[in-house]
Amino acid sequence: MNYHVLTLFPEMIEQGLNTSILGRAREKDLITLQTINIRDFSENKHLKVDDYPYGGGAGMVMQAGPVYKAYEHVKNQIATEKPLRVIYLTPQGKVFTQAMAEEFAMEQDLVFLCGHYEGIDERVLEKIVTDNVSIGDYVLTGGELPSMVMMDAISRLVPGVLNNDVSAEIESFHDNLLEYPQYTRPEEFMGEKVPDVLLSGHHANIEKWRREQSILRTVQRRPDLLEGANLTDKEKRLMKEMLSEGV
Ligand code: 6GU
Repeated sequence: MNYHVLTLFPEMIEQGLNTSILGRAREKDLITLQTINIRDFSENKHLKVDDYPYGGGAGMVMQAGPVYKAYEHVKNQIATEKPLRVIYLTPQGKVFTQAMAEEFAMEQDLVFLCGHYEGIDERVLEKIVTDNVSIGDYVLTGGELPSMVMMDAISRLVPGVLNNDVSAEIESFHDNLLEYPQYTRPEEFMGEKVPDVLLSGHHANIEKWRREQSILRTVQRRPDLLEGANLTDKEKRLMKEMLSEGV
């Protein structure tokens, strides 16, 4: 997976993707990161990339020219027949989900366009953006953190990035259910014991307990997810019991 990030703050992206699992994935070239400083494509001797909004109003707007040139610079390096996905990070976009992460993870290259100020001149967005994406219903100062959130979620789906290939599948949101609770040593912590079943060595019972815990958690914490969950008839009855008992 090759990421190309168009931004005014390349160091923020570089720093954010240098550590831990993503840092290791970059060392192994499972993912690559190219940051492009939009300011390098300024058309102005003061390296300005923004200007006042036509029609007036607060704040500044990023100019079309530098953004377009930065995009062309990237586009010219990517040899692909497929149409290139250019993701614009904006609170006006479609809210990012695990399903979208799975779809983006199938691409060879992804371009992220991070805006700042009051946004980017609409005309360049219309020319280059294929996907408008938000990471949730709140307002951030720029697209850098959202792009990093997306790259994190996408990277862990790239084969080899996680050490263990099962864990990307079993956890939260697999099947629209939340993950079951986890325990490790010691067996007792501040008077609280690890559930007996997990010490039993009985794998079928453990699987059954975990599945029930996943359903219980989802009922308690994210009932909105249950509509998309794939439950057996028996599990649906269990879920209804939980809901009627007001768990
Ligand atoms: Cl993608 N950008 C900004 N500026 N704010 C956001 C966002 C994106 N997603 C949620 N809030």
